Amino acid sequence: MKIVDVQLDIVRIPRHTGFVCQHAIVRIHTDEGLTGVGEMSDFSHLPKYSLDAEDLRRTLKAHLAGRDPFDLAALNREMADLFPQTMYYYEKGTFIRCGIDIALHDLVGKALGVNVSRLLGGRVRDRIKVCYPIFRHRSMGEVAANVEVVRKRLAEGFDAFRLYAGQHPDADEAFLAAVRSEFGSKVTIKSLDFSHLLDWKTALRQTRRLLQYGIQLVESPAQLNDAEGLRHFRLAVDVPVSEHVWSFKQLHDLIRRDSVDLFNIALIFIGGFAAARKAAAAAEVAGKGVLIGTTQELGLGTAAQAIFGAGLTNLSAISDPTGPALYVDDITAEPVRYVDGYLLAPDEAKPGIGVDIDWDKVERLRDRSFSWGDQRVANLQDRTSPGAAV
Ligand code: GAE
Ligand code: MG
Ligand code: MG
Repeated sequence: MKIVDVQLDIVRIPRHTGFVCQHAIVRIHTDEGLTGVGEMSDFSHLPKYSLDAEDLRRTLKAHLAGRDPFDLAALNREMADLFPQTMYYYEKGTFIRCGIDIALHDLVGKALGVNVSRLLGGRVRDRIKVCYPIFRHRSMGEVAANVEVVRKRLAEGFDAFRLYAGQHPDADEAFLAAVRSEFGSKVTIKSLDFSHLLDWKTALRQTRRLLQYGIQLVESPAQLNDAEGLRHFRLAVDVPVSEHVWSFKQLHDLIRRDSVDLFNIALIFIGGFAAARKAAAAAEVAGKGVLIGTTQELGLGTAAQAIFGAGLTNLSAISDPTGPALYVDDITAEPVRYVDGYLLAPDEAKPGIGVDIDWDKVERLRDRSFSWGDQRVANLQDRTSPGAAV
């Protein structure tokens, strides 16, 4: 079987918060009529420049056409040469590699008539506990609306939440106090996520103030790539500390310095199944746990993350992928399923990733190019819509 063409469709989908994200749906076509489908999720992150989608498509086609999709290891290495790792969390090269890697796995699974889980060693679970995100407060005026999000999502079965914290400590505290007083132990606060916005000492002061509300863990409580700061923070608190993985060099730094308890691994931020599994194996060898992170993928990307999580032997905290509940629309024929706050892995009897795409929806949600609106840095960091209260 040979790859003959690569197609990229850009879609633009708002979230319930009003923030709009662009994603690329990848199709890898073969001479045997089989097509693998992947997702490059959420390009709407800093740095604020855009890729030329047609140029990217031609680059990918020039590299992949004529190749055998079963050469997964070689193709992955070559993609890493084309789109190298950097030390930046939202490096767009890893989003590109991830979409190609998911499409190749989907293709190989379909060619063999097996679910991607079967290619990766099977499943140790068929569902993953997840938490719903509460985006960062920037004023006291936003607290009531966020408590309402908890009320509404709890009624849908999401009983775990994570709070992006650090910009308005009084509002963070008011929110947590209100949640505890209204919902008590019915609601779990999985994490405070400081998103690298604060130095570790400031994050520590804020964490000490908020721990009384029952926080399971703290994420990214130091500036980007400050492995030393994370370690200082970790040794100063009782709760576990997690950090995202965005390059093997960064992962190695964190393991070597014993900076964290848990690694937050998402396919999109490390470049697909092969890279994510390598990172999870390194974490396991170092005696560290893993949670499945998210960029907030669409249904296809979320199903791929569920397959990754279903096979992990060191998944040890509540995970994050809730994109399909957060976006107002999706590209899958059937929605990804959440039950009692768990993300269900796709049907293991279905070949490939196990998700069908509704191509009419892709057509309806299509955008002409990757492009930015008028968002400011704070909007992009905090995932809020332009014009929202600052
Ligand atoms: O830091 C996180 O845990 C987030 O999921 C983060 O990556 C978000 O910015 C996410 C989003 O788009 O909401 O990517
Ligand atoms: Mg995070
Ligand atoms: Mg994102």
